[in-house]
Amino acid sequence: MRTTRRRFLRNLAWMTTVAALPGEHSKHAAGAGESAKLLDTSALARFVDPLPIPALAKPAGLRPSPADPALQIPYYWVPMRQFQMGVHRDVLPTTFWGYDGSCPGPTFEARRGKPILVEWSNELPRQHLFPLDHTLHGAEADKPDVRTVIHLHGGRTPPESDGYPEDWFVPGKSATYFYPNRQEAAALFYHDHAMGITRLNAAAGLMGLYLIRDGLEDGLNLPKGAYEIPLVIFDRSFRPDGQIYYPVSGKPGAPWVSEYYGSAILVNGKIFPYLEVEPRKYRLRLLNSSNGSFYRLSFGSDPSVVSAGLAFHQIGSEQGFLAAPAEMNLLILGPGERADVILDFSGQAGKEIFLRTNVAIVMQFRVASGKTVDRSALPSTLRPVPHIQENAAVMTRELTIADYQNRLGRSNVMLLNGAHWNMPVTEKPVLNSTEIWSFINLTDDSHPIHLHLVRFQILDRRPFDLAVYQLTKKIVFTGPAAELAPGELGWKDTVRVDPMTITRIIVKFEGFAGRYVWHCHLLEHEDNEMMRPYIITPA
Ligand SMILES: [Cu+2]
Repeated sequence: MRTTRRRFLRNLAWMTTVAALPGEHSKHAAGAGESAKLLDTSALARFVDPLPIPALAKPAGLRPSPADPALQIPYYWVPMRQFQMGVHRDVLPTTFWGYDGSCPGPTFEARRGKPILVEWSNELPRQHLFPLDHTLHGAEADKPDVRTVIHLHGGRTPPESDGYPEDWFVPGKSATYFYPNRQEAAALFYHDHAMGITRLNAAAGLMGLYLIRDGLEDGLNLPKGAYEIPLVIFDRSFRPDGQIYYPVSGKPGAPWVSEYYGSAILVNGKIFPYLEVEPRKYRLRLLNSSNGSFYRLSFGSDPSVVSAGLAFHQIGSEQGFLAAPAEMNLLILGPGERADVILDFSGQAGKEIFLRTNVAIVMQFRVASGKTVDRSALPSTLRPVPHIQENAAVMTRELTIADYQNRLGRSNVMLLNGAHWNMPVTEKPVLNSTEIWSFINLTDDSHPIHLHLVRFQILDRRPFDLAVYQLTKKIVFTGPAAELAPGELGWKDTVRVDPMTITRIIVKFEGFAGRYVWHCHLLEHEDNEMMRPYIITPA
């Protein structure tokens, strides 16, 4: 009892230290006069559409493994197509782009140590759904409008299959990628990563889940099958004709905007969906696949966004299980982040439970009345997370995050460590070495920073004196490190770097030597230079 209470108070402590996050208050980034032309999604009837569950990806056959040609491994063929989807009963069908003609795309279920091949085939039209900005690096007017390349976010993938942003291909072409799946059970996220247009390809719907399973997970007796529910959350604004609205800057020839926040939050492609559940434990696999919005998620028995949330347990973060379930009532999820959650409806028979952010209702769970047999478990421990000691690091890199604005306070370009994409590579860790990366946020936004290939641990997040730093380049901390959320104590691949803080991660560069990228997962930032190549050099 005392432990639970202490944990709850700890939750409160870290909740209140986090200031407003991108996307929380300006519910859409429409230009002046444009909001009048948009669909008022807040007025839509609530909970009239059932929550769709993405189909499972099915192999098309077997092919020789690139790592061992004597071995036949599953081969998947996934076309990217334009299609129409109903986002709500009362909204006209919306044009999306999706893997296998769906958004989210089909969910992959892979086993640890069992490699697969995926042929990603671009069958999209030659004209983009949204206006391109040809002033952005990599999206110049001499490049084709429609280009795609697929990145498996969180995958320990060889460089030639990682979806390097410049490895894009056009309609009529395909790329076959090899996923070794040599990593622990986790929820990965596949999505587009084409240079200079990632934000637009993602806004069009190119995303899906990729689950890796393993023996340890099998032994945990967690809720599974119909009791394991993927929740892919993203926001969009819509025009009255049902089409996705993506804003433009109003600057002639340069339509890029610095953030995209939609007026409606969709789950698995529906606005205000409902899900019928039994009064028992469920495992929820949450992914925030929004372009720019962070969410403070909670579950409540009334639709008010301010009432206290129900207790739930987070059991995993981006790169797999936490050491033990963490009881909490609020979860912050930034773009690219995932959470593995157990929610127990057993005391809620006959009730309605709502998934909410701190500003909006997202979806409804309709809990059946009566009793049900639940033989699944919430284990007391999951998988040990051995902490990487700071003295294991051979190097600390101090890396700034900056937003260069014009006199009107509008962003011109956003840079990591003051460097543009095409400048010489400066981050060259040695394979299997450990480093500390210290992100110095000079902006007034939170940025979700993601490193390809690797998993890492967060060391701390600490406020510092920005004015002193800007004058002298000296770091003067202004307070103690903030308490990390329970879900931040496990393996991560994306970390929230808050304004005027220094956030440190510790990383072992395991997997493959080669060229990868690290970037901000606010996709508008990523497309305007907040992305850098890095090279893992052979040991
Ligand atoms: Cu950013």
